[in-house]
Amino acid sequence: MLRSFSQVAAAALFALATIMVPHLTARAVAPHSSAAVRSTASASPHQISYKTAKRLIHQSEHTGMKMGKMVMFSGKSAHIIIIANQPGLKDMTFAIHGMVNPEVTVPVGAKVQLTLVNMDFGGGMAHGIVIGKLTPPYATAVPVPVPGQIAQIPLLAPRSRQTRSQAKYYADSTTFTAKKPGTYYYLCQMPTHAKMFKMYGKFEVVKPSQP
Ligand SMILES: [Cu+2]
Repeated sequence: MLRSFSQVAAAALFALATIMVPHLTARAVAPHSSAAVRSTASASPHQISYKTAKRLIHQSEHTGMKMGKMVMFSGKSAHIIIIANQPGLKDMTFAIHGMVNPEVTVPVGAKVQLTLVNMDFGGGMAHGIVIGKLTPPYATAVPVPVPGQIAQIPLLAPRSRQTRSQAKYYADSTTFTAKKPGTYYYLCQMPTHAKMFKMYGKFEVVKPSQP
């Protein structure tokens, strides 16, 4: 259901984004067609059941360490599972470790596997993720790749139907190495989402000596 004018506007922009990002609708049926737009090696988007999505939520909530409003990952590898519109949490947000748009910290040199699941309800929005050096505030449309981009998961179509337990959900993964320390941001590249809905968070790549 559309709850506000801004979401109506966002829905209208979905059509626009489909034109701007031609692979968006094609991805649902031809997962291999968009390889060229990916900045890093990526698995193909695939549909998962509600049961599998719930398992990924559980895994997300038990991976990394909560430190205030931050989620800290340590070690040489990290699996960061991001849920767009996690049931029970705020609409139009990313959830990591059960937190809404938290700051994420990974040690420099870590091999990161990034998984995104789109569980969007309500307006049925597409969501994706890019990680780079682009800082907020964001423009209505964010051109991809962003400056200093280190990872991308192209837009994932919304779930197949409204009934949560019967729906299929799109999921995709990518891997990258957090080579350079510094402050990055993860954000949703769907027009308006980063700007109007604040679908973004800080992503820090830190030297092991840093607190
Ligand atoms: Cu989004």
